Amino acid sequence: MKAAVLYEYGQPLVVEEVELDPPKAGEVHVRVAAAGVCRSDLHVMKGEAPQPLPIVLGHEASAVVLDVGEGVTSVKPGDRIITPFVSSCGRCTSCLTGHANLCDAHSATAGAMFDGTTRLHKGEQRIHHMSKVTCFAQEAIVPDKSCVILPDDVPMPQAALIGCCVTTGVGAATESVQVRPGSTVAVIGCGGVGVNVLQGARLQNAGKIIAVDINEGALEFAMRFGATHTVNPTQQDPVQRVKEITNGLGVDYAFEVFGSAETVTNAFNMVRKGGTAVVVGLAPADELAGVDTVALVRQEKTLKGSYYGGARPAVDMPSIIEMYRSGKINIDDLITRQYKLDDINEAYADLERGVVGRGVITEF
Ligand code: CND
Ligand code: ZN
Repeated sequence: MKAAVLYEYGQPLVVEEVELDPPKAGEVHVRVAAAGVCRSDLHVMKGEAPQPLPIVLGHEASAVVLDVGEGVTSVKPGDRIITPFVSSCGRCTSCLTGHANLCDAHSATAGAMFDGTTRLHKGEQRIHHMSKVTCFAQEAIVPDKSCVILPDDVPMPQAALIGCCVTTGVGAATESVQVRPGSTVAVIGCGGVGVNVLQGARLQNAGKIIAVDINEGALEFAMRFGATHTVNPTQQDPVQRVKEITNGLGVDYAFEVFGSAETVTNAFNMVRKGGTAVVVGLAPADELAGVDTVALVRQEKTLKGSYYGGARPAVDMPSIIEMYRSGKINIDDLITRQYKLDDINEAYADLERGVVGRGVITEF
């Protein structure tokens, strides 16, 4: 089958034939239907988020079940599913304490399946799995426990986005912190994930929702997803401007959704006394952000991380699906471009150039 393989950091993905072994016990063989173009994969391509190489990337996916390994009863051939980018084992401390998004067994087996081995290879060469999803390929092997079955009326590209950016973004504002009605919110970085934080803040009935982005097009786009104000840091100091918009106080919640030390520091600096800065973006692995430790104490600020929107996919994805079906979450307008797997490097060039909205691979 065809897959896009990353052999070396900083090099384009190679779209080529690779071999996929059959599913083992507790695994499912799927045909990928749609795969979202998320910045997290770009971080891996650039070497900012190291993974074992070579690897097939892609972690935002919807798929159709082809066949199942031994003992799998949760899904059957023909089922349409979302394949979450954190598979929860259901048995570790994180899973048992309600943090399926932090599953210990999942993170301990990065680049592989739960048993530590891979199903992908090219001849003798072993190829690793991104997030146990590997959706930049025609087919994939995924753990059965994490599959979320889709209702018939949810289109596959929209379902794929629920696999990462929608759940990550909405969940940051509704689960990781529960934004209070009427409170003030800033979102730094309004790409695929950031606009979903805006939607999450709107769902929570936030008051002022301030979109912060260096791209004017992204700011315009943000207004359609709940932003009430926009700030462009290339034109004005974002911390000062956010304070002006909030009567000199700063926001109750600032979400960092780009991934850099500078934007994390800005998020911290723009929250008011008692406020919370939530970091969603993944900065390069060796980058440290500066935090004013006196303000942390004297202003009782909170600095919090948010991974996968704090989601328990089995519980939270069905509720996100319902909010999509009832029109409370807009995913249709988020999809601005569709690509063939063969054009995946172009899809990532568009992401880097700042083309607004989410790209999705829909032809394999
Ligand atoms: P995408 O590239 O779509 O959006 C990033 C946005 O940030 C763009 O609109 C940029 O213009 C904007 N931007 C760039 N520099 C600045 C700046 N200095 N100030 C303000 N805005 C800026 O990326 P994405 O939405 O796919 O991903 C965003 C981040 O979220 C990225 O780091 C990704 O790896 C991370 C992420 C985290 C999680 C999680 O679970 N926490 C899940 N998926 C992705
Ligand atoms: Zn993602």
